[in-house]
Amino acid sequence: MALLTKVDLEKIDKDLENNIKKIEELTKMNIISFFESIYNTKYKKEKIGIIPITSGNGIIDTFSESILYTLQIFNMDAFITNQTDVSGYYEAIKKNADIILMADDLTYLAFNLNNKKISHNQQATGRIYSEILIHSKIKKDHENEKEVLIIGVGNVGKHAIQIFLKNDYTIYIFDKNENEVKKIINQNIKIKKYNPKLEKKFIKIFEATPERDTIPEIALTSDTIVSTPGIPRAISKNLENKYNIKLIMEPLGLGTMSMIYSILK
Ligand code: NAI
Ligand code: 2YC
Ligand code: MG
Repeated sequence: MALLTKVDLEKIDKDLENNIKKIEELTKMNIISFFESIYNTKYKKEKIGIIPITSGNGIIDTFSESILYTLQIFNMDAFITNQTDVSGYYEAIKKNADIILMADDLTYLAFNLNNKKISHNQQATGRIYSEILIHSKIKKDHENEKEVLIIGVGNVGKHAIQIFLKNDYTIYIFDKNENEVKKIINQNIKIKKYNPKLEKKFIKIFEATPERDTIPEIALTSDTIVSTPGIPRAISKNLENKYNIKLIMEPLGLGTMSMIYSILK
């Protein structure tokens, strides 16, 4: 399980600002309307309790604060409990939280106490980073609009596959785990194994791996949109500039917002 570090989170304010701007440019939608349209939900004034959890690897410095910061820039009513773990849960309920947000090393969840809806960060992250590619307006002359290259088909990537299938995309997958690739391409004829030797270019690339520089240069064309929750970065600054890549990459906030919007009424 790849855990976030304080370093990953130290520029979350600039990361969120830059990525929100890019998403609004790509989708031609206001970011809040974009989240509302994906889930067909609206934030009313649900109170959100963030509970620090000390299990396993323990508290990640600035993790809860980064979540609070994210929710506040989306004008949501949120607080971090003073207590951790069970005591923090008790505190959140006594403070009339409608939604609970908490994470141990394996699961980062959002739970809506009123409608009993629950979301998982890996699913919500796969969803939002795919939807950004699906709703990106690209110049007409790109024939392969409904094609995507997905690099990393693990916990997050597998959810992305489902979203692209639902949107009738042709999906090329690459993962260093050959067995996983074999299993997945047998699932659906719309899923093909990516072969770099064919030198195929992609205008839309999704990446979710815990390794850096996983996107092959040969797959890039000018203005390729790379949507990647993966940490560390999947494409070097050099390649990003060389191909004028539209890069959507942020450590925690977009996935968190996706979790929240997925459990509202
Ligand atoms: P995972 O371990 O379930 O899946 C990663 C996949 O990438 C595996 O199938 C692995 O075989 C593959 N892989 C690893 N190195 C590769 C390489 N060099 N080339 C091709 N494939 C390679 O991990 P998970 O849970 O799907 O998370 C993926 C990444 O996304 C992690 O770095 C995690 O920290 C990050 N993440 C980021 C979030 C955000 O909001 N930005 C939210 C959740 C996860
Ligand atoms: O500070 C705390 O409450 C810690 N228990 C939080 C642990 C989060 C561990 N999970 C992760 O770092 C990754 C993130 C990308 C979000 C999901 N998993
Ligand atoms: Mg994120």
